[in-house]
Amino acid sequence: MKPRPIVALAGGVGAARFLDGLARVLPPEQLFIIGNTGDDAEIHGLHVSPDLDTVMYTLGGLANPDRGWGIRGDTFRCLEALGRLGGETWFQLGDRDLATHLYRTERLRQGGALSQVTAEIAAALGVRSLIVPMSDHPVRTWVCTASGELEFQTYFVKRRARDTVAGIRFQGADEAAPAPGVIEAIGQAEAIIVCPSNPFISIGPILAVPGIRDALRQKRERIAAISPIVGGRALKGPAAHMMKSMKMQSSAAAVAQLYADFAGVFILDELDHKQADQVEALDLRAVITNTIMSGMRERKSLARAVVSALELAA
Ligand code: FO1
Repeated sequence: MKPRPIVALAGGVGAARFLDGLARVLPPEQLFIIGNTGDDAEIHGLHVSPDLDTVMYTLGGLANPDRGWGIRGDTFRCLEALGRLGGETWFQLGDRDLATHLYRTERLRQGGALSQVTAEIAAALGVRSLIVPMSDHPVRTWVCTASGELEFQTYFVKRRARDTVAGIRFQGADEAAPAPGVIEAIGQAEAIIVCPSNPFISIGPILAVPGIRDALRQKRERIAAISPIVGGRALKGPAAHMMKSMKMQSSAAAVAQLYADFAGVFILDELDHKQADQVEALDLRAVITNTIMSGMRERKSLARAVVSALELAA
């Protein structure tokens, strides 16, 4: 009998690193990864899906180990040539990475759904887990700042996430539907893991797709969320800065509060052990472990801690 899926909600680099450990602790074929597409962008006319690619490249063993995104050893000749022509070069697209965006854009133009095209790319890269975009419909994250509303990659890459964030909007979310198989996988899941990703810009768009949050609420006792905040700081990216800008406390317990309606277990770092009581007051079971993934050993040991918190057979 086919094992029930282990579903993961994933953003970019933090999620990819955790999933890399998880896919070495559990059979990778059992993982059903729901990826954020809110930060997808059209760059030089190409459809770029940074979070889907980051997860695919990492699980395919191709990721740039330092940046976490892009391809290891990639070159930037095309971008350099584009710069000579006066084109925009703030978004670093590597030469080999470009092949992914060319392929995706062409297949979408031919009428392929993003979920289908993502499955094709993942298979070609030798990824054994299922990576599924949250929706086949376009959902785009906009960040509301004092300089106006900014498209996500403009806020994040071009302006280096320095603007004070007043709010976030997921354009198209209300009209979007979960990608094929997403609601079924959540319903059938043996367990569900919210990866250590930014709760606003990585997990937020997934939860904004109608039907996903409600489906998760039905599985509360089987859902574990991993804090992306350690000692008041984000493991990666602007989560802590965003929380402060939005007048929230930047703490693991504040993230737990954002997830308390659908998650039953919250994994927080040893550094934050004093917040366990605050987390448990939200009716979440707090599990304390090292969540900082400095290398493969830590990726796997975090994965093992989550597997054991959810009482899964590894
Ligand atoms: N992040 C950057 O900080 N600078 C870049 O130039 C950049 C290019 C890029 C190209 C392809 C890709 O898949 C991801 C890329 N990222 C870049 C990462 C990306 O912007 C973010 O990590 C995610 O959108 C947030 O999870």
